Formats: sequence, structure tokens, C-alpha cells
Amino acid sequence: MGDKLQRFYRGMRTIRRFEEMAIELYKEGLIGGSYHSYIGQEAVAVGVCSALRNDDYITTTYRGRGQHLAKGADPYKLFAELLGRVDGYCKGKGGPMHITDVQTGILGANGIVGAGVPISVGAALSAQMSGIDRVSVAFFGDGAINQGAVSEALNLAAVWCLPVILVCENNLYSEMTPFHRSVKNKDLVERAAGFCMPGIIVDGNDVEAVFETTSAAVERARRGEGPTMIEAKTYRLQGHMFGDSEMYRSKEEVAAWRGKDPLDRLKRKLLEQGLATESLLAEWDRELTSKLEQAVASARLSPEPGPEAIYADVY
Ligand SMILES: Cc1ncc(C[n+]2csc(CCOP(=O)(O)OP(=O)(O)O)c2C)c(N)n1
Repeated sequence: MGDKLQRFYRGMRTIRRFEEMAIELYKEGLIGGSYHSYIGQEAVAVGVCSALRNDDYITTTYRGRGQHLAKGADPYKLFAELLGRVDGYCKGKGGPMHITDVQTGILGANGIVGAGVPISVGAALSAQMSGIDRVSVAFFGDGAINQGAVSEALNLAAVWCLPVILVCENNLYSEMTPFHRSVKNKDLVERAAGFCMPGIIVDGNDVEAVFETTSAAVERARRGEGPTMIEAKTYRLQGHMFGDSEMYRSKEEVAAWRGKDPLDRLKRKLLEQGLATESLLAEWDRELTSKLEQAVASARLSPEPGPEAIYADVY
């Protein structure tokens, strides 16, 4: 497990640094639209995606760079996409909210709340019909739980016994609304029982727990035993999007969750178990930061798409 924990840490740290650097690019005015940071939720992306194969599928939300990196996406192509450049995953026409890379099984981030869930269920159906033991994971937020399309997709996943894992990242807020104001359930995973599928709650800030829980759900799906819903309890440490004034939550609440930062938690564990030293952690940081800086520098040099690209790849 030692190697694995080290890998988890580097993966989570890469996501954190990527997001910090992306916010700097956003402040420079280089990223169009809004930027929804994934900071604070890194353990979910890394824990879940580490339980997957390269050929498994995922769908994510507008907050999806964490999952993209954890699934093996190239930071250069991600940064180029954020900057709207031709070398980006969607040739600069997707931006931060719509990154797709079929090669790594990323069937799309999505700006429409809940919209990735039926896509993921459809991908699971394709795996089942083709007789390939691939699984599909849908990442969605607590705010997506009341979307009609999500209920329809959960129902079909259960009825057809599809190899899909429904990962609800409950970060407590849907934009500015706390989830308990829009849902009567204490735990969102209670919904799983209504569709006759197992539902498991996991501490979304504990990467090992997320990995173990997902691995069991993945094995079950590969055995042909159908879907599992996982509710990963976590917290977004930044506003809903860059510039959010965060009037809807107290500084004390945010500070309390900062104390549960998934990266700090894993760092403490690595140090306690002798799996890292402060100097090794600093070396990893220098290495991954330098790789990300090179990716940004190259992405800045990639050209913007020309007007002739407007109608290409459009359906
Ligand atoms: C169908 C739909 N309705 C409303 C919106 C506006 N909207 C954008 S983000 C968001 C909050 C979603 O919250 P959640 O699913 O919990 O994800 P989180 O932002 O917390 O990751 C809403 C309501 C949208 N994009 N799509």
C-alpha cells in the first residue's frame, strides 16, 4: 500500500497545483467563461480513478479537471483547452467545462447539471452489449440528485444491471444552496435503495477509503452484478466559481473543513508511516510543479483556432 499512497499523494497534489495555476491564468483573463475549482475534492477523483482501467469510461462535470488528470489526461492538452488553443482536447472549442478525450475514456465534462449521468449509463450499456468487461463511472454533484434525467438513468442502470458506478460528490452545496434545503434525505445515497441498487457512503476526503469502496463496486460491476451508488462526503474549499463572494457559508465552516483538507491528511499519514519525509515531499512538489509549468508555457504558445474552424467537428 506504501507505493499506492505515494502515488495517490502525487496525483492529488498534481490536481491541486493544476487548479491553483489555472486560477492564475483565469485572473490573467486567459480563460473564457467561469472557472469552477476542484480544490478540496481531490481525494474523490484520485480514489475513484485509481480503481479504474484506462479503457473504463468516466463522465464528469464542469469541475472535472481533477477526474481528467486522475484518469490520465495530459496536462498540456488540458491547459491548452482552458486557454482555448488548437492543441487542447477539443481544439480550443470546449473550454474548461466541456473537456472530452475518448482515448482515456473521458466521455466528457458537462456544463449541464446531471447530464453526464445518462451518458455514463449509456456507455455502460454499450460495454454490456459488446460483451466487454469495461465499467463506466458518472461523477455528479449533490445538486444533480433531483434532475429527472438522473433518476431515469439510475432506474435503467438498475433494471438492466449495468456496469456503472454512480459517484455523487456531496460537497454540501449546489451553487449557493445547501443540499439540505433542496433534499429531505439526510444522506443522498438513500436514493439508491429506491432503485434497488446498493448505496455506500464514504468519507470523500479519505483517498484510501474512496479507493477501497470504488474497487469493490468496480469488481461487482465487472462480475455482471450491476450498478452501485457511492456518496462521497466532501467539501469544496473554494467558492462555486471564481469570484463567488461566498455569503451563504460562514468563515468558521470553511476553516473547519480546511482542517480536514484531504491532502494535509494524506501528507500526515505518509510522514507518520515513514513513507515520505518533508524533503521528499518538497522534491515531488518541485517535480510536478515544473512539469505543470512547462505544460502551461507550451499551451500559451499554441495558436487559437481560426474562423475556418467554426463549423468543424460540429454536429
Ligand atoms: C440543468 C441545469 N440547471 C441549472 C444549472 C445551473 N447550475 C450550474 S452549477 C449548479 C450547481 C450544481 O451543484 P452540484 O451538482 O452540487 O455540483 P457542484 O457545483 O457542487 O460540484 C447549477 C444549479 C445548470 N448548469 N444546469
